Amino acid sequence: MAEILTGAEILCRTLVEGGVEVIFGYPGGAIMPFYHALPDHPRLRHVLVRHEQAAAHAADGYARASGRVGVCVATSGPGATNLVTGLAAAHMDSSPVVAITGQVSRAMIGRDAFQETDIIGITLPITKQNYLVQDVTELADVVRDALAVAIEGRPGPVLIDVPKDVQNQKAEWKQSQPPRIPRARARDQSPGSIDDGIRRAARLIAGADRPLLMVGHGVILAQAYAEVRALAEKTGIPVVTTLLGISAFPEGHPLHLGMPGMHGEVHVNRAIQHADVIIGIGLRFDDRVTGNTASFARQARVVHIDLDRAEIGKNVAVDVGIVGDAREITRRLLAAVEPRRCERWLEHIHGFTRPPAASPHGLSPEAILSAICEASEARCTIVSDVGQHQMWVAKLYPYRRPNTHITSGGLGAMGFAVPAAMGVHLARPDDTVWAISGDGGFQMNMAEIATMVQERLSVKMAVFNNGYLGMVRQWQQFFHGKRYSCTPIWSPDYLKLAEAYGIPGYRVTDPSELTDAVGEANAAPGPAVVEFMIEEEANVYPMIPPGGSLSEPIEAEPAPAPAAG
Ligand SMILES: Cc1ncc(C[n+]2csc(CCOP(=O)(O)OP(=O)(O)O)c2C)c(N)n1
Repeated sequence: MAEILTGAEILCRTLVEGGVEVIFGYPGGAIMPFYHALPDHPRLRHVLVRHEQAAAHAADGYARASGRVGVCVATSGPGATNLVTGLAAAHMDSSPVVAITGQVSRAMIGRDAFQETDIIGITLPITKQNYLVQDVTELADVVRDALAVAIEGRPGPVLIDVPKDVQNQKAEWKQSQPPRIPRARARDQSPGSIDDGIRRAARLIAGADRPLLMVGHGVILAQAYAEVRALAEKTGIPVVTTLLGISAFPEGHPLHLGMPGMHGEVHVNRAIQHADVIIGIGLRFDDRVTGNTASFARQARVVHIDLDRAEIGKNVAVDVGIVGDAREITRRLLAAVEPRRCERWLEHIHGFTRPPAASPHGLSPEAILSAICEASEARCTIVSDVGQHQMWVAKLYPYRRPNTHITSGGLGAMGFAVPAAMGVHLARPDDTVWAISGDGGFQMNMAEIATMVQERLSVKMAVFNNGYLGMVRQWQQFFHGKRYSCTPIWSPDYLKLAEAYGIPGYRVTDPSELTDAVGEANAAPGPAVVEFMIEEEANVYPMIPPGGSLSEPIEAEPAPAPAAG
């Protein structure tokens, strides 16, 4: 017998049918029918956030850590607009998120109704696709389609806007059918031209004196770790990992050089500038990586492997472009290359290495991150916020397991770490999850501690407290004559804050306190906050000035040589 369901029930059912287990959301008028139906679907765990921005970041964190679609829900108007930053972050970093928003009833659309916002128009440029559902009979297929679109090909966010009356409309429930909504097909490269690209890339690698592998987020999304490592090891080619490529290649591997770009180490950027062949896998060559593109890698022939054809040649000129899945193409390239070594080139690169810079006084980022690593190494995922600490976390933590570094790279959205870490925790309940923020970014979304307490989410929160919006202060120091306009930032007493939420809190002012504080925070059964009092005016070195060449870094004073015996 035909089963008649409301649109809200259909929404819940299609999410369950699509394998969704967790939803991050916040109720309100236009999404109330959905929230009415939700308790009848106990397989959907709903996490009530304190701000819809957090719902989108948490869904993003869940998606990045699980490789599955992350789902967030909000009401119309302010609920929907609060999702926007999170969707933009997911869009910039190719993260599969599905957002469901309530909308005012169809008869009210376009009449400036209470809490009406054109969220379809607003999110058009920051979603892979979005849908306004006009009829309940389309709803199930739209949800199925959205879940598929978000994750297939290059992942990204998708938004479904559902008017309140459509949520209340009734329709016959129909089991999953193949998606019937026509979609433009990806413009694939022809098999012949992929074969040709692989042959040409293999020839370039064979003839190169100074080849370099540049590895990005696409390697993590395609889980191409083993293939990329095998390619590097068969050819001896040194590897650099972009901010979002960190943890795609093991730190400490003799071929791993580090992170390139604005805050990349001098020897990494010099390697790029001296390379004669660059093989880029799953990266965008974005401006934080290339600096001024006119002076980027001018000696290099560039091979670019990416799933998204639009990326090939977008930012840098490419000699060989191969459109395809990073794992598949790297596997084929691995079969096509001859074994070789690059020892002289590696030695040459290590000759660019600078003596260690003077460490900041007192509690250094190195010491904090090594304490976190030692206390949590077995299974730990690090989620960072945006600013100076983000660069320290990228450069100083030794990532040995794949996909254990999660950050908002493309959008650089402060406030990301704390809510994204909630999603990471739900995707990886057996990992220790550290959200590492500055005192600025932490204050943007620290209200989510309440979510963690209510939902029993064991996230460990580190606050690097330097009393400044540190990265902006650093730019003011370098480029604005030290005019620290509006960057000193006051913080509340984080120990009292932790106490107010009923969770453990620690303040570390001296390196001797590190092991105990981090160990106790890790051992606490739920969330915990650790505030690290770091040097106020420490800087991240080296730094390529914005728009500058990778060849011209601002460098730190080297550490003073030890006094002679
Ligand atoms: C939402 C948002 N607003 C503003 C910025 C610009 N911004 C980039 S880094 C930064 C300072 C971050 O300060 P803090 O969180 O204290 O971290 P720190 O740099 O001190 O480690 C600012 C304001 C941003 N990236 N995101």
